Amino acid sequence: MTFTIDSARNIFSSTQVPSPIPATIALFEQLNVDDKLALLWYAYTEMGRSITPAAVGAARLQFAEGLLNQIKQMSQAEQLQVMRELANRDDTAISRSYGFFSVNTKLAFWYELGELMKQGFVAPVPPGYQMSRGVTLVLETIKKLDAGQQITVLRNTVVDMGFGSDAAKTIPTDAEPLFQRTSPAPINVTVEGITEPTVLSYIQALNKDDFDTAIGLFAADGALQPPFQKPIIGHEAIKKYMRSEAQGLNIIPQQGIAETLPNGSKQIKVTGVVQTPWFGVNVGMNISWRFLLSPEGKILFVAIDMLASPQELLNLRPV
Ligand code: 45D
Repeated sequence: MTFTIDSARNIFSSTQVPSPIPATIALFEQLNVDDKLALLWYAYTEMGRSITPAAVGAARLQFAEGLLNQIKQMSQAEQLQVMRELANRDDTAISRSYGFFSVNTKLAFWYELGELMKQGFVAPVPPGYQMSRGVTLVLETIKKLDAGQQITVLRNTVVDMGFGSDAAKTIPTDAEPLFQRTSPAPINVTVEGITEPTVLSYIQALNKDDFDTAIGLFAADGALQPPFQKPIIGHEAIKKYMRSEAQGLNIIPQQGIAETLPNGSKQIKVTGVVQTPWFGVNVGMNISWRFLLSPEGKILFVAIDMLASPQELLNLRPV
């Protein structure tokens, strides 16, 4: 029995509950551009309060500085136009530059723009703006999500803005600044039901930002599938991805189940909580990892999924 990435993607699928996040983003996508900006602004004024400002960091802003300075010089009407073009993914010079930013630089760019709005340097949502029915509806939908889902909606909408953002052509990995860990990551993790050294080492390596060790646990053609994305295949690509998007995470796994298959490979599902450096301990995301390990204990495939609800943390067996 050999595995393809396609068959691996389905392991434990009968234990999964569809996440409400894609449906929420689909509703958002139907809004017109001014409503999109207004909706995000209202959502952000709630959630943004839990951002740990230290996360942004001057180093991260250096990549966005040119663009931010350009925007500061503009009239209010021009500033609003730039934001519309970003949200519309229009093909403009600014939208293209934004499209080259890494995920965290995009978030830092908007964070800074929000600060500039508060300080009066950038046009905020127009004072007389009346929420449309569509905005009210999407806002109500977002309010029903848990905090981890809400910040994921916000993140994914920011990531999708700009022109050409879908391609994996971000700034060079080496230049990506590190998040300062404000509190040490959990070190001696135990996962109820799991003794598999590969899985425990994976979690420990991520908590230490030790991506070389983490990569060493993967088979040469092993793959990692982030939430709502296609699998990333091979050591180099996974390492680049982790360096850019997994640094500074707190991984707090809770329980798991391990099954050995007839050919000696293993499928393992672990559920738990992940904290992003953006929000620190303020927001926990309920997550599952679905690992497929070779008989030699190498990671052939791991999918990271956002759970539909905290109840799903306990969904380890088919229902
Ligand atoms: O004016 O095992 C708006 C992997 C517009 C690796 C704005 C992982 C209007 C392997 C945009 C609203 C990485 C996959 C302003 C694990 C406006 C692995 C500003 C998982 C001002 C576990 C908006 C990692 C702003 C995970 C500033 C799941 C919004 C990581 C800022 C998840 C939003 C991280 C921010 C998430 C959102 C981070 C900072 C969900 C951050 C979210």
